[in-house]
Amino acid sequence: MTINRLLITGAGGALGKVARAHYQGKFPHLRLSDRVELEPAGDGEEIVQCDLIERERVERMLEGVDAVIHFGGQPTEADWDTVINSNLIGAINLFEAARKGGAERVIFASSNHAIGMHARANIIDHTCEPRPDTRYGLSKAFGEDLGRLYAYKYSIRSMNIRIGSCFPKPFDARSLASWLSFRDLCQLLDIGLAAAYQHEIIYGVSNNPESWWDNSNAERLGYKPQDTAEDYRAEVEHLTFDDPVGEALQGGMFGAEEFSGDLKTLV
Ligand code: 15L
Repeated sequence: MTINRLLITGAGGALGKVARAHYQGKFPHLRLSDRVELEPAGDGEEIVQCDLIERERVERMLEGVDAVIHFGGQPTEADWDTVINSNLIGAINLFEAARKGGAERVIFASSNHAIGMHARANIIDHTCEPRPDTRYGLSKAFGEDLGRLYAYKYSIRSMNIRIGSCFPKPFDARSLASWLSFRDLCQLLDIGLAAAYQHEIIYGVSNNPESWWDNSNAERLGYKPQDTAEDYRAEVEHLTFDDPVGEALQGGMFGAEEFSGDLKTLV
């Protein structure tokens, strides 16, 4: 299926803006949504201001959409009500509207916090058990499973990118392992929009030798990361957390906040 109209949700967020710039002019129609006001539409762009909790508006927004990049929702840890509304109900509304609207594929911006309670000592791949480190991380694991329902029951191709730390450059010692450059993010999104698959989990991480994530599933689909956190090692390697739990966990301080468990159970 060729893509006539691509929808990017959360288009006003940091990564939504990267995707908007990357896909400008690449498809006949680029629909951009957020609950906050967006920069005015350029050539070929359509702006829809919409909160994902509003089911009927989300359904209208998905009309005529072939593919979705779903960045919308709560991007960090929050209280249960916020996570439930933005990331559970919001994601359900999105997938259900995609089904009713006939979308062919949904790329879901999952997060490393879906697996953040895995110890850094362990290398994991796309088949590992989810181990959310937060309510936020749990909502991302839920989104991945939601994708399974829609992939295998309703034939929507569902690509789940467990994004590490996607910023202009690494900013602390942890991100020497977890960093994803904007350029490599765009390559992963391109793969999500073009490859043949039903439901996949891949890691959103650059070519970082320190990474805890075996990303062979992304490589199998054609991913060749162009950037590496190693280029920034000298700038950031001394910036560790003053917290043994945060230092032991892949999710860092996300898992360390509110932690009352036993580190020994995590290895
Ligand atoms: C995420 O999921 C967050 O959205 C982002 O702000 C970072 O904190 C990132 O994870 C990370 O783990 O560095």
